[in-house]
Amino acid sequence: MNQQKFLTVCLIIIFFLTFPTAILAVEQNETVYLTQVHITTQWQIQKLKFWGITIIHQALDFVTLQVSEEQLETLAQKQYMPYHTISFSPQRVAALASGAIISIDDADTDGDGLTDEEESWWNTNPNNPDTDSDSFTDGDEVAKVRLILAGEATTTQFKHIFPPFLTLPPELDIDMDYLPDQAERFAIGTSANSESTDGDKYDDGQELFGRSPIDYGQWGGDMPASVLSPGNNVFVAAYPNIHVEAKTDTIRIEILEEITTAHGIIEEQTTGIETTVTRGSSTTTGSAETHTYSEWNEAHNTQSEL
Ligand SMILES: [Ca+2]
Ligand SMILES: [Ca+2]
Ligand SMILES: [Ca+2]
Ligand SMILES: [Ca+2]
Repeated sequence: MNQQKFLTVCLIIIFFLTFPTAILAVEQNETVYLTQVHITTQWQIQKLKFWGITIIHQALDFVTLQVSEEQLETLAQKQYMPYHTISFSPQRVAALASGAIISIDDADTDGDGLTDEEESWWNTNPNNPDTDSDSFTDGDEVAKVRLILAGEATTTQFKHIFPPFLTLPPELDIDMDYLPDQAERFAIGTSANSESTDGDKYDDGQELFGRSPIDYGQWGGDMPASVLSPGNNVFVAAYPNIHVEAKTDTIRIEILEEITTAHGIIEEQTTGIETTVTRGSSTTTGSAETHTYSEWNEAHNTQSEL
């Protein structure tokens, strides 16, 4: 029995030991999730309690939790990166209450470190430990995703093995960012309704997997190497997302100095010879401002992709 499977077994045993009191706190019609999160500080424990999450078991560096669907999403969004997650439907809870017992096969059939529940989120095969046959198990690949999210590895190191799934049907990826929406909600913590959680022009799949299929979404292809860390993180925009809002009742125009110049008209002629054809796009991300009338300085920032 490998370590991950052992932990999953422990999780289920712990659940049974605490079952009577744990379930009392759950609405009868609500799906119950058991999950684990790594803990490095006591402050994180306090936050879990603040969110009303039931702590079933506390080990040295992780805790086992009973959460609702909403709480599971909160854990993912707050980058607690929940793992070894198992759901218990109201029917299953009722079966457990009657004394039925589940086996380890119910949690991780192929023993790859991802529970069957998690495999349904990632669109991997719960009966095949290596869905895409690249010699990295589904659990290994998702573990590497977690390393990237934790800032302990870079996408560049693992982009050659991603993604863990073979295909991603459109109905499993509503926002078309090449990340399965359920994995976004319950494991990654990115938005399942926005292809770019950080608001930049690169979709979540590009930033996490290092690439997404061309024409898959609005954008696509390899994540440009010119975007340096942390801008290539799904939660950090590759450039400032500038938003300017003018409120009409707060605008004041005031003449500070009146200038008279003898050269009121500027004439300019530009000529050029085109020798190559360049196709691409250019996005101005800064602002143009003229500060001094004597030198006509202009400050601007331009980001180009050719
Ligand atoms: Ca599995
Ligand atoms: Ca694989
Ligand atoms: Ca998605
Ligand atoms: Ca993005």
